[in-house]
Amino acid sequence: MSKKIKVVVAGQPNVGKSSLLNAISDAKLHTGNFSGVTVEKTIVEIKTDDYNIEMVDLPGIYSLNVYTPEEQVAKNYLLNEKYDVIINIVDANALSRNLMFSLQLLDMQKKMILIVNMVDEIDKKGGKIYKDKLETLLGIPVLLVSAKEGRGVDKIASEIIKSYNTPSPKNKIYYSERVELRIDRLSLALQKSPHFKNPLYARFIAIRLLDKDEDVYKIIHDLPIWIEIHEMLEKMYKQLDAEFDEDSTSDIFSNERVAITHNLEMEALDIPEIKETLSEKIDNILIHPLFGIPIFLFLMWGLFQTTFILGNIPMDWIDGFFSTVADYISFILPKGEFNSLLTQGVIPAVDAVVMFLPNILILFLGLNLLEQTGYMARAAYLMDGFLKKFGLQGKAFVPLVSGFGCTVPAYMAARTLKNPKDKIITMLVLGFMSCGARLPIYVLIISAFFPKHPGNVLFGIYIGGAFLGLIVAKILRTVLFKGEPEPFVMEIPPYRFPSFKSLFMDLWIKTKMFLKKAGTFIAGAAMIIWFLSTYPHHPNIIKTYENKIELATTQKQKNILHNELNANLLANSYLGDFGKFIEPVFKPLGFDWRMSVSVIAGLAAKETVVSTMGTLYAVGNNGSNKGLIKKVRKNIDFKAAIALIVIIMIYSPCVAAMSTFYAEVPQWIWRTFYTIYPNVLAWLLAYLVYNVLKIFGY
Ligand SMILES: Nc1nc2c(ncn2[C@@H]2O[C@H](COP(=O)(O)OP(=O)(O)OP(=O)(O)O)[C@@H](O)[C@H]2O)c(=O)[nH]1
Ligand SMILES: [Mg+2]
Repeated sequence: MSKKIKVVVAGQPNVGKSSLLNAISDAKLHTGNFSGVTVEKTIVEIKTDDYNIEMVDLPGIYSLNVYTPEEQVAKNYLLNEKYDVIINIVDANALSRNLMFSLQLLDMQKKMILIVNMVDEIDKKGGKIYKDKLETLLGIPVLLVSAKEGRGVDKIASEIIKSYNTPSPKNKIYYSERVELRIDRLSLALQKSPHFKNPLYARFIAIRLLDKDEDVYKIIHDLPIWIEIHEMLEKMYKQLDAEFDEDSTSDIFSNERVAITHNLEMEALDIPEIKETLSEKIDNILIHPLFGIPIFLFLMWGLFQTTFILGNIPMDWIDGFFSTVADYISFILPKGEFNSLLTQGVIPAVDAVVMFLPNILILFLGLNLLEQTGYMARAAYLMDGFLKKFGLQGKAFVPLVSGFGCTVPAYMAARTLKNPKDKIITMLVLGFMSCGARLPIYVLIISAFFPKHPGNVLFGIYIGGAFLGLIVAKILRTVLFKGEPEPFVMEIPPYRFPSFKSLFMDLWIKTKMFLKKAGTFIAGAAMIIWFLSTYPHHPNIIKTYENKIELATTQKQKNILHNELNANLLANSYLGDFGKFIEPVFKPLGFDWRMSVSVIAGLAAKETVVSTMGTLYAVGNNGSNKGLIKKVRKNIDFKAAIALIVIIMIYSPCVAAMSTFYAEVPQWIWRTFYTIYPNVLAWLLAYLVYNVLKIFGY
């Protein structure tokens, strides 16, 4: 039986932790060139002949004196969970800053391996890292790797096993004499408690207490030993502050660590001076105070143009393929229920969503490039001032833009907002950033009604949604969440050339997930919709019409009667009944019952809006979905189509997104508010738009 080794991967944000785990296993963790990509711990396994190595990817954390909720996740894991080895990853480009956290980890006195990542970039700069020096000075094994190029990653597993099988190395990190004196005294006092019998652990706790770690402080505060040490601790704070002329002992620790890491970097890293890096040169343009925002808007405009224009090329091929399949199936299967279930229910629905896969992939590719190159952090920085005017902070930009892809991870990304008010406002308006699954509906309506400037209209819809989100944020800030947003801190990483492998993998995963959803969930939902729109049978209606059709003299008359029959049957089906039941709600918006049912179906997942339309406009008609766009143009009134866009833009996101919101926001009041208000707002604005268009004679 293979032995299990538990490894925790820790490091500051954006050093390549997730990339490295992807490189050494077959995991496909999400990566991006800005801090705060990973917000939750994830487990990855690698198997060797004798060992089963379980590695936990943690969110990036700057220091044990934590700041944001996702850092708290990492800290809690590091302090409270059981594991065998720590893998501490640092970015070779920012060695001394990264080592600040390594020193805190070393204080824990656990088995640890230091992995210096991104050595490819150091090579490019013509620099050199001395691994041996680092090993000697820190007293732990060091590996130089490049997660991007896969260099050195093959040694990681064996190094972990070696570390697991050797006793913990001796501590090599000592603070200055006056600090060490207090650490020793405090840890001796702590050792009197059964919780801190182990002198190494007592030393760590002593350091954390002197470093003013609130979490550790709270724990000790509730233990009996507190009575013995609290006076001693207070005295030490006072003495140390006076001796070092600092306001807080945590500053003293921070200064000491700066001195140590600076020294480490001097010894271990040799990099030639560069006057102005390429990143700085690019930034002179891209984050220019005047042109920065217009350039950003132009890039987004370009993205939506491409999404529409390139994405629409394969659309006809896909549609054609499914129609051919439907025709063929309809031909080889005997006429009847099963035939109709497949050719009028499942295939048109799957067709209606898969048709838009290319558009969705282009949008995702664009957003991914934004993340991978490092432009996201810059855009956040650019937008900070603008967002502040609306009561949001610059960091909210990242979840907001991620919302264009999918609302679920976007809600999770809002964890990087430390201030609870900032977080809740961001989450309440995040749904207005139209996700990728809503794209098919827009593309469908735009193709039907705006064939001239499709890309511009699409861009307008997305910008319109975003702008509405900002206005609502402003209202929420003024009415419900008074106060200023937290000042914005986000590190600006250097530009990085995106790794094609990771871009491609990401798109491939998205495609697989999308097709799986189309083949399972969408197909299943289509069966239900087909059933509800085909039953109950009405032999009387059929009989009446059959007689009429027989009596008709021209083919044209026959066709008209045939269509009338189908419409009649559909209207008298279960779904027709349901449609009529909800009709009063949607009638003021000009929706027919098919649109109303599709909108309701969209509460499950936004893809089901087009798939339901695909089925409902196909049931009773022979053939499949071919020309859904044409059918939409023929059956839907222009004003109602625009009202539909408004509804889709604003109303509740899918159930998956809603449950993520509920999981992230514990307060019932906000959950209830979130469940109701977007739907009310969506209806009101759609009503307004519908009537304004009516006044203008559309
Ligand atoms: N040149 C180069 N880039 C790398 C390397 N490893 C990672 N990157 C890039 O660095 C960025 C950050 O990588 P991630 O793996 O997301 O970093 P992380 O540490 O998981 O970040 P958080 O989850 O935000 O804490 C990405 O753009 C990666 O493509 C490397 O070895 N060389
Ligand atoms: Mg990560």
